[in-house]
Amino acid sequence: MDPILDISAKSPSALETKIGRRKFLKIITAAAASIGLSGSAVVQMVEAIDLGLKPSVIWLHFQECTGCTESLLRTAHPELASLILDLISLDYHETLAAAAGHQIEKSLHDTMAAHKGQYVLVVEGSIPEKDGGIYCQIGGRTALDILNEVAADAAAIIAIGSCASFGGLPASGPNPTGATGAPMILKDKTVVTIPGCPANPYNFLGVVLQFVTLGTLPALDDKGRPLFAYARTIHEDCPRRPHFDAGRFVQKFGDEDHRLGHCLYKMGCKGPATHANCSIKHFCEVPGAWPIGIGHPCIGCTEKELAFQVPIHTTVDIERATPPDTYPPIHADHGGVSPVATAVGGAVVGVALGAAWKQAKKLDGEGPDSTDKKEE
Ligand code: FSX
Ligand code: SF4
Ligand code: F3S
Repeated sequence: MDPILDISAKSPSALETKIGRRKFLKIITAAAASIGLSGSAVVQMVEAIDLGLKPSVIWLHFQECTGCTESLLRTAHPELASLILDLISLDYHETLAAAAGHQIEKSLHDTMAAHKGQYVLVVEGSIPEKDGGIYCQIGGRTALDILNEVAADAAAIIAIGSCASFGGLPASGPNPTGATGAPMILKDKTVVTIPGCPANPYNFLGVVLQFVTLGTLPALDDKGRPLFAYARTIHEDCPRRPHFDAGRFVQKFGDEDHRLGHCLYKMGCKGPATHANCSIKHFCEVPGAWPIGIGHPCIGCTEKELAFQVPIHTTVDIERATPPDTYPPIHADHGGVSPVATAVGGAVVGVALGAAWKQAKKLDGEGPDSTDKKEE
């Protein structure tokens, strides 16, 4: 019997009561595996959730499209959003709040006072710096002022999405408002960045779960991105990678190679220079629902130097060019790549991170590419 299923619940959370223990544990296990935590961490996580240890969260919106909030709340399986709302006490969120005007301003200040030094600050959207920050104001105050004030007493700061991480779309040339990301403003603080336009909800969940359970933040790269999600390039785990290595490239949208699902490098795919896990953890929990999965080149949305800065058709240099040696060779006379080769190529067996994801996939019922079957 799976030891994870032996955990004895003290008082099931609202979500667990709603969806049942087995499904609840699957979600937690997938999130734990995604951040490289073991089965014992899953036990700790479930216990923390059962105990109702919910950190207060203040979620600020600045220059953005609210796509990150939307992708979090509108997952195909609403349990993910429910789990996040089970894990945290979302005390201030402009999109979700029923209150408005002075009432919501009061709730922001009440939350800050009641949880001084203990709340988690989530920033969504970029912050304009030009002309004193006048291009984004809420309640008569600039985003710059609000961010500095709320960040001063936060226990942890998470920048969700590319806009909050490094400026994103509002910072694309000529960047008329001087938009930038939270880490560039809060230079003396640790800001966990979860870039992506939108950010992958599972990566956010992983960070929140670790903070709630262990009181720590994950290991980060030099841009503040959690290594559990951003250590590898899209190209390393892309299900189209066997086609890249075999020299099968789409030359034009809609051509035969495009219809056969071949590599999008010549269409400007930024996957070889983009660090993210969306080639493994797709969006909306729908297998195949990610840019390359639906036939569009990666635009490098998690990279400051690429996203909304380099034209979509421009090709990039290949980082870590050596192909993985774990999938079967592609034979030209097959006329296409076998599902087995594609699946194995997409998962790069033997790499610790990939192995963790595979474990999560098994429990999830998802496979590494769109040919795999999804959970009921
Ligand atoms: Fe930006 Fe997100 Fe793109 Fe939109 O936080 S990352 S424009 S999906 O909503 O801010
Ligand atoms: Fe996948 Fe893009 Fe790499 Fe081709 S270039 S294998 S489509 S990431
Ligand atoms: Fe973004 Fe590229 Fe993934 S565009 S969503 S990093 S495939």
